[in-house]
Amino acid sequence: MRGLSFTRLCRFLKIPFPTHGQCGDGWLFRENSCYHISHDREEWASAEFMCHTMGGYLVEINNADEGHFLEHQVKLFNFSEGQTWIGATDILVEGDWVWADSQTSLSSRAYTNWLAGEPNNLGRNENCLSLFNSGLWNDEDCDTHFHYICEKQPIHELVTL
Ligand SMILES: [Ca+2]
Ligand SMILES: [Ca+2]
Ligand SMILES: [Ca+2]
Repeated sequence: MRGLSFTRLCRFLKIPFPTHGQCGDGWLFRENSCYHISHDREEWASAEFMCHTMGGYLVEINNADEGHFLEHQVKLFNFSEGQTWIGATDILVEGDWVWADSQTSLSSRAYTNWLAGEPNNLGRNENCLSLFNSGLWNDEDCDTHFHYICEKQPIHELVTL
């Protein structure tokens, strides 16, 4: 089987395969997603915009595994603001939390990891989702400047012969 690399096998089978550097510089690869922890601090809406300019979106935590991974990341970075923006909001309907990019509702069946007592909509003005450095969730004033986490899908090279 000399020379039958994974890449060549994919090519033979005409299936997509991950390229080298499938996330690009500055992105972490995990499972089927890439993650970028921002260097800058932005308001929530600007953070979402910045993620879009990088070909992604503000991270959506779809399950406990992804939640644990991101919890580990925010603990590592331990930002001085104490919180990091992620991609859900209840800005349209108070208390109705939605992942902004996929428009998926954080209904009772969805994975959540709120700190006890959150979301509390403090001052009736907390409509954006943040991670505390502990990894637990909080609703926060969307105009606050925090670091943020973008997510995007890895680049797969579609091989056609
Ligand atoms: Ca995700
Ligand atoms: Ca709210
Ligand atoms: Ca809160």
